[in-house]
Amino acid sequence: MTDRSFRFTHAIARAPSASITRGLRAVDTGTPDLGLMRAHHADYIAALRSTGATVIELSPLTDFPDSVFVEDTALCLPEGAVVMRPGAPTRLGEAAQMAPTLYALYDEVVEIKGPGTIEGGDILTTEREILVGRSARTDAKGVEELTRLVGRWGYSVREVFTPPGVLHFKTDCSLLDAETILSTERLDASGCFVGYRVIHTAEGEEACANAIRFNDIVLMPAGFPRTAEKLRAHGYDVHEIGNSECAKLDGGMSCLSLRFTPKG
Ligand code: CIR
Repeated sequence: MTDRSFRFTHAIARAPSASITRGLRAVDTGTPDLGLMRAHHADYIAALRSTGATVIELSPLTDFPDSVFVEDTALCLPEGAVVMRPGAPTRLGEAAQMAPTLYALYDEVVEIKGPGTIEGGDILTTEREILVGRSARTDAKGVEELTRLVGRWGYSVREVFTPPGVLHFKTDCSLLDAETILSTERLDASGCFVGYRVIHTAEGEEACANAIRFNDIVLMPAGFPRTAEKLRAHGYDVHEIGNSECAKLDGGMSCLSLRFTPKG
C-alpha cells in the first residue's frame, strides 16, 4: 500500500473570472460575490501551499464562466495526464485551455477524443482503482475511452453511478486516505465502497462530502461542524475553507484544483 493517491508535489488552480456570475447551477440560490470568492480562493491556495506543494495559478478565462473549477478538465496521474471532454456544452472548451499546461508538466498527455463525455468531478482515484461515476456529465462512452487510455499505465477503472440529481460522483464523496472514504449515506448505500472504510457526513451536512485530502491535511468547506469534528476525532488535520460562493455554483473543494505529482 502506498499513499500516492493523496501525496502530491503540485496543484493547478485557476483564478475566478468576473464572468463567474454566469456559472452553471442546478438551482439558483443567488449570484456569487466575486470579491468573496477570490478571498476564499486565496485561502484555498494558501492551504495547499502550506503543505509544501507548488501551486500553479492560471489566469482567469472570461469566456468560460465555470473555468475556476479546473478539476473537471483533466485527470492527473503520476504516469501521465488525461485531458477530459466535459459534458456541459459551455465547459467543453475548457479542456483545450488546460492542455498546454499539462503538456508542459508531463512527458505523457493523452486526450479523450469523444464521442463520449467525462468530467474530472466524476473520477475518484484510490490506491487500488479509479472509480468513475456515470452522471449527467459523464457517459458510458466517456468511461470506456478513459478505461482504454489509462489501461496503458496499468490502472483499472470501475464504473459506478452518481445518484440522480447529484452533479458529480465526488459531489458526494472524497478520499481521506489509502483505505478511507468520506461519503454521504445516500451514495454509500449504493454499495460502491464495499471493501473501503467509510466515514459518513453528519446528517444534514451532506453538502460537505466534497473535501480533499492533500498531503497531511484535509480541506473541507466551512460550516459543517459535526462532520469536521468527526474527522478530527478520526485523527485528520481538518482545515475549513469558506465555500459559500462556489457552493452557489455546485462547486466544492475538489473542483478547485488538479492535484498531482508528475513523473518527469
Ligand atoms: C458546473 O456545473 O459544471 C459548475 N458550476 C460546478 C463544477 C463543480 N466541479 C466539480 O465538482 N468537480
